[in-house]
Amino acid sequence: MSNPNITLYHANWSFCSQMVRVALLEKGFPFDKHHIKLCDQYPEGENIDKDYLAINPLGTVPAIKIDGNIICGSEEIIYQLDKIDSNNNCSLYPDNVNETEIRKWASNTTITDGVKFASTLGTIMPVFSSPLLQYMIKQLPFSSIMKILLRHPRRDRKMIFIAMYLGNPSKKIPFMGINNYVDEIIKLEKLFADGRNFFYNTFSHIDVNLMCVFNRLVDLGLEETVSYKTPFIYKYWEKLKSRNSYKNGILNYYTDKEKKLLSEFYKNNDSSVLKAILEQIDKKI
Ligand SMILES: N[C@@H](CCC(=O)N[C@@H](CS)C(=O)NCC(=O)O)C(=O)O
Repeated sequence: MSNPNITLYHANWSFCSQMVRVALLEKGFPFDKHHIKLCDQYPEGENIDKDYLAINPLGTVPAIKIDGNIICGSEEIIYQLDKIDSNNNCSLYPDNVNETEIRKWASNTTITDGVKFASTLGTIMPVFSSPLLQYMIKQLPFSSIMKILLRHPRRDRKMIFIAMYLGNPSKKIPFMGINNYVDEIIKLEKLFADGRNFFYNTFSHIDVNLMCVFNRLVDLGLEETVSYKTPFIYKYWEKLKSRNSYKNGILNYYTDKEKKLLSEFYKNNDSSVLKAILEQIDKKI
């Protein structure tokens, strides 16, 4: 069986890019990659350059080219990749589960366009990440902010990035996600209480997404929220961390830039969101 010809457009620290890299590794597909310097992290802002907008007019990563066809958005990319047979016979859509159900969970665990922020586990992650995002945006030169203002095709992103550059909206934003986050975590803890290994009986698209969700919690100093208070999730997360795709698709992409950023950010990181989440878990569990 010959492998498809794949080029991935991604960013090292992008949550949705991590998902696609993990899925590609699990499927065993070799791929070429093109790193895009995102406008919220790098002065170059390559995702809003003409060349990249010709690939994804929304200006977001990931996008992928499979045998000449471009697909954008993590959920659709992984869904389409899974339709291609792989030499290792890995299927991220288990046969015994209804496809619509898997797609619903996949959509709820990534950043789905058009879904209200903080309403699903996937859209809660950017809300929790907003202090870090704001920290990065404040370091951009004024010329990069002007480029975002003039060229970003998504009005919602443009407005929030500019608000972050000028003010401090991220002081309150993470608190908007706490209620729904705790409900989602408790839902997962109940599900995993039956001792299952993965979300379904075999490793699937949902496990790919949850691996990235939990990894983001680590970056944000929130890993304690999936630890001793939720022992079934804790065990599941340990299992996800032991996969090669976690190391090769996520951890290996942390460059000095990301490491420096995270360590600097932590020096001033206040833990009030963590405290509020842990208190809510105690109340609701
Ligand atoms: N629905 C898309 C969301 C993609 C997305 O929001 N990507 C972020 C990185 S995780 C991005 O490109 N941000 C840069 C920007 O909005 O300017 C997906 O699932 O891939």
